[in-house]
Amino acid sequence: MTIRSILTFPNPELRKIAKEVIKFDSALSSLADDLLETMYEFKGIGLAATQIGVHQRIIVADVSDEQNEPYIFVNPKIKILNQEEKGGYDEGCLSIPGFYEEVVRPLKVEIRFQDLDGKEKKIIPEGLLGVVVQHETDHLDGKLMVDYISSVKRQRIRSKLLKQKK
Ligand code: GNR
Ligand code: NI
Repeated sequence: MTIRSILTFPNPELRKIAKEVIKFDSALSSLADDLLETMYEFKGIGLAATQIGVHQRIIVADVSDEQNEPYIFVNPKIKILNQEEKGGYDEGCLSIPGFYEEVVRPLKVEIRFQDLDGKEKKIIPEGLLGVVVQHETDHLDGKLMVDYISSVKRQRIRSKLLKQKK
């Protein structure tokens, strides 16, 4: 149970592609605990291992009002069920603090994943959970919300965040 620090854009670690989880052991459970604790501490509704510098395919989410419905997805895989149905959402990212940008994503997706025991599962998320799982899975592939906006906007965010770091 440790609150980890979150890497911020443009840290190159955020661009690494995470590796498939193959060992479902106690180290994986403690990693999941740390991810949830860190997500709750920073008032996020999702967090990917990449954001704490761990390049393994595991993400957590909790979109409930009370922040008491944790989800853990190991090796998540997204299948778009309807290519035509898309929706825009004003997304935030703990790795890009203070910036919100509209990202358009498919609304109807299926998530295949494993639980902490390695058991294969499948869900069709409703609403915000679908957005968050797509946002988190992007992190595992080194992709960020700012990759969906213009490069001019992205550069502006980049320089603002770099100046804040000093
Ligand atoms: O806390 C978060 N809020 C959020 C809002 C809209 C769409 C996605 C997110 S995820 C984000 C936490 C985060 O950075 N996860 O990677
Ligand atoms: Ni994020």
